[in-house]
Amino acid sequence: MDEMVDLMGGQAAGINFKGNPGVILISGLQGSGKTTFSGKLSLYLKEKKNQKVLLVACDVYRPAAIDQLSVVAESVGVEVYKEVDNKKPVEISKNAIEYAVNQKFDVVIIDTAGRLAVDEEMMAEIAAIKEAVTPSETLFVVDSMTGQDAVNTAKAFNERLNFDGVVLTKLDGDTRGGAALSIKYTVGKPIKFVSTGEKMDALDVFYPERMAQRILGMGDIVSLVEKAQEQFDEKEAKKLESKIRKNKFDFNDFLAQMNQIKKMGDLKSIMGMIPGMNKLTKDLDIDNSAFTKVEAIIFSMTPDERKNPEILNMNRKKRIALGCGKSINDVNMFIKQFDQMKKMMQMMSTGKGMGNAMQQMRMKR
Ligand SMILES: Nc1nc2c(ncn2[C@@H]2O[C@H](COP(=O)(O)OP(=O)(O)OP(=O)(O)O)[C@@H](O)[C@H]2O)c(=O)[nH]1
Ligand SMILES: [Mg+2]
Repeated sequence: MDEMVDLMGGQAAGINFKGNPGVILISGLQGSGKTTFSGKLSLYLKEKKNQKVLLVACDVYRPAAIDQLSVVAESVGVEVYKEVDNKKPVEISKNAIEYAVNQKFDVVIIDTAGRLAVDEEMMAEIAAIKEAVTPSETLFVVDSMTGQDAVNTAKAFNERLNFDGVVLTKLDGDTRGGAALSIKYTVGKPIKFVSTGEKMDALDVFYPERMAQRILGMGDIVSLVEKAQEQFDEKEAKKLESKIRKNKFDFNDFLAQMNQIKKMGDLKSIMGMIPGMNKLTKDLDIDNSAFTKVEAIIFSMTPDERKNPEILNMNRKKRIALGCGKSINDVNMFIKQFDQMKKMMQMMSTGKGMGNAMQQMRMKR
């Protein structure tokens, strides 16, 4: 969790809206949410930072774009700068800043046109605007639902614009926000805001910790795998896999696995990373003490028993229970779980798939 917070940029990063006036340039693909975000940011700066904001309509291609920005501006109570017959965004933005200086605006937010995909024309235009107005802050807006594409787009925009930060929109959907991690990692720029709805107040300053919670809480198999990879030795893993295939997985292997898991951290949060598990474990009282009990049981076994789980008969189980001070019931339950786990692992490793294994488990109940 902490590592994940660090990965996403540690502390929340602010934006620089100071200047005479401060200029914020909004970039991003078509439909990513630039215009909506421009409105939200205006409201945020006006209400939370007490700034006099001017919104500038630089999307001169889509006929309705200027009207859309006007509607947005009106809903948050800020002024719009527009030049209906001017088709030159660079000129419009320069004029807008001149106007803002004269009218004593604190911050100018420039809403630009997006394209369906990264293309040279769009990049050249936004780069030209940037050069003309030297923004105090250049933001890149990206739809979190676009997944891996979001990362590629971010890379392309960053190479051209060297933006200061990222705005992740549409996080109110089912997306896990894994893009946040990847963008921070690939582009090295902080995520500054997240957008969580169409209403103007659905904007949040980005707090890496909350996002980490969201990702972990909703089950992020990617980070689980990454974490596991950090811990597991590949050679060991191969050996283990072949043991599982041959159904030779024994209590010694189990102990070794348990130690690996312990190294990964808190058991409950690990379980939470597995999709679907989060709901299951939420109300369960799982903690690392579950390990202690199991360890005690295995430690009471003879080396022979640890290597050959199948030799455990009633007498042996009784002796083990006595040895570790647990009830015979505890011992029986653990061995039953061990057997089930072993079967499941073998099923998965022989390619019958997770779904199949889950189904088998359900049928057992
Ligand atoms: N659910 C949800 N919808 C959003 C969010 N942000 C924007 N939208 C919607 O996404 C659509 C596109 O948003 P716009 O703000 O017009 O996107 P844009 O980047 O300005 O698009 P172009 O000007 O065409 O390039 C609109 O229907 C918005 O209402 C968000 O955080 N959550
Ligand atoms: Mg727009």
